Amino acid sequence: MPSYKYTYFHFKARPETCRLLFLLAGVEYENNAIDHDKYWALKAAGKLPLSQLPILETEGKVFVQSRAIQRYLARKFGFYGNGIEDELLIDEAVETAEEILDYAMPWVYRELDEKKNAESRKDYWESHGPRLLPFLEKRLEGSTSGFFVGDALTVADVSVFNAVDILYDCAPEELAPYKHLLSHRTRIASNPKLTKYLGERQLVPIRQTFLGILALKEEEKSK
Ligand SMILES: N[C@@H](CCC(=O)N[C@@H](CS)C(=O)NCC(=O)O)C(=O)O
Repeated sequence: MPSYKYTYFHFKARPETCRLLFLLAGVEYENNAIDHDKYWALKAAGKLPLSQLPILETEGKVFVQSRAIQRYLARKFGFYGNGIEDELLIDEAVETAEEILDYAMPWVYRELDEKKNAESRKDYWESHGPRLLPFLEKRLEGSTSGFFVGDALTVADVSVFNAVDILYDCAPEELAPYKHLLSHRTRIASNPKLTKYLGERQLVPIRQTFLGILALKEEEKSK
């Protein structure tokens, strides 16, 4: 088995799915969960091909783009279903989970102005949330296995779990109508391969890291 080093910030966002895939596959990896100062040092040293995180280092190469890495690990570890029809269904769920996060990111961590943040959050729960979440809720309602595709866990389950888990941290009341998504979250979180990590995971608030990066960017501009 090749060695893997996965570098991302020490908070959970989209790239958290890859950390969970390593654990679910039982594949050892170095979880290089770093703060904004370490990120800045890697960037300054020219170690980040796109100047951003995450990166995956394996067999002497560096790979970028969270979704590309996620698909690679899912395929490599057998979490991509059986055949292209499964892959299509998996991609539908994964892309919906990604969209859920894309629209949530402004109020979850990017928008610092309180009024604008509240507006973005309100807009989310009036338009994007009610459009995207019922699609996944219905998928689970129609599943006899409790998984998104087929009879086994795939990257669709992990990706949706991650998106719902992030929303749950910030908006548990808004998620209350989505009973199947909530019980799916509980079910995935109780997977014996994840419980230790999830119980011990100490991820700093995203906002704190984001503000740290902004401060470093300002400092660089004023030099
Ligand atoms: N499309 C890229 C986006 C990566 C990205 O936006 N990374 C952010 C953190 S989530 C980052 O490194 N931000 C630091 C910066 O841009 O200064 C991916 O999905 O990997």
